[in-house]
Amino acid sequence: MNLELYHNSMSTCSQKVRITLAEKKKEFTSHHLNLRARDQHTADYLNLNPNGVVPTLVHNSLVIYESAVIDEYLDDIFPDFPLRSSDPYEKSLMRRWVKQLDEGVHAASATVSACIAFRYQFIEGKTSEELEQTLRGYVDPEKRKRMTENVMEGVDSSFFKPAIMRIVKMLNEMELVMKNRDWMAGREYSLADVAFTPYLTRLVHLQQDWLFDSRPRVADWFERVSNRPSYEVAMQKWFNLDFLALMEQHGADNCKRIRKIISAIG
Ligand SMILES: N[C@@H](CCC(=O)N[C@@H](CS)C(=O)NCC(=O)O)C(=O)O
Repeated sequence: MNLELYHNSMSTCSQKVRITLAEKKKEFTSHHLNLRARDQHTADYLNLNPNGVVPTLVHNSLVIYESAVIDEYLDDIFPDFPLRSSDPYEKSLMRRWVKQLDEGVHAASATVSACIAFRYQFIEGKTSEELEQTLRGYVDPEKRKRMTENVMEGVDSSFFKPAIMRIVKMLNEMELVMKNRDWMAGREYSLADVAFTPYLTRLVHLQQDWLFDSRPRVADWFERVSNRPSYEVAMQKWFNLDFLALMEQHGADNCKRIRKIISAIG
């Protein structure tokens, strides 16, 4: 069984897949891509994944991409330690959660991260031509437009407010459903919990986990997912300390401002 993962240490979509692999207790051959050096936009990688994003899984020469699809594929080929309920309703709940990531949550998290912290990695040490070239590299035109404004304007980007409010909506929904369930999609830990773990971790790294204070079920859930052995293997072990320091510094600097934005919008 040959499993090769093209991924990045701090990418939320890669983290999702690494958590699934860790829950399944599977090792993989790592191909780590430096997203800031645009490894994902090389012709070789685009041949593998035409969307120019990570992760991509290669399993016995079959190429699988889209993290939610990879996670279900892994659950199909490694049925031990199942991450989808056998109950059709619970499975539908899991899929509804996961779907939300591609329908706004992932883009919102990327915007929040870029506006607060990652923009500095794009800007620093680059000429304006180099910066333009990097931003032009985005395959998806909408993403290109969004990232260009986010990098140039930071938290003043017009994309920032809707993005942070999308994150608040996500936390509110999590808080609400976990009134009646232990886990996001039912009685058992599932691919929904796997998929959201990186996004809540990102909020912690960006110093925005004060948002958990008024949401005790979310706080408790985060404590439980981050205490699973898979968290250490798939998340912590890969944390990039430079990224953590950057997020901590700029996250703390922006806390007051973000609290104000959220309380003004409601
Ligand atoms: N829907 C895709 C999204 C993948 C995605 O956006 N990956 C990000 C990292 S989390 C990426 O590769 N960004 C680099 C780029 O867009 O150039 C998935 O779930 O796999």
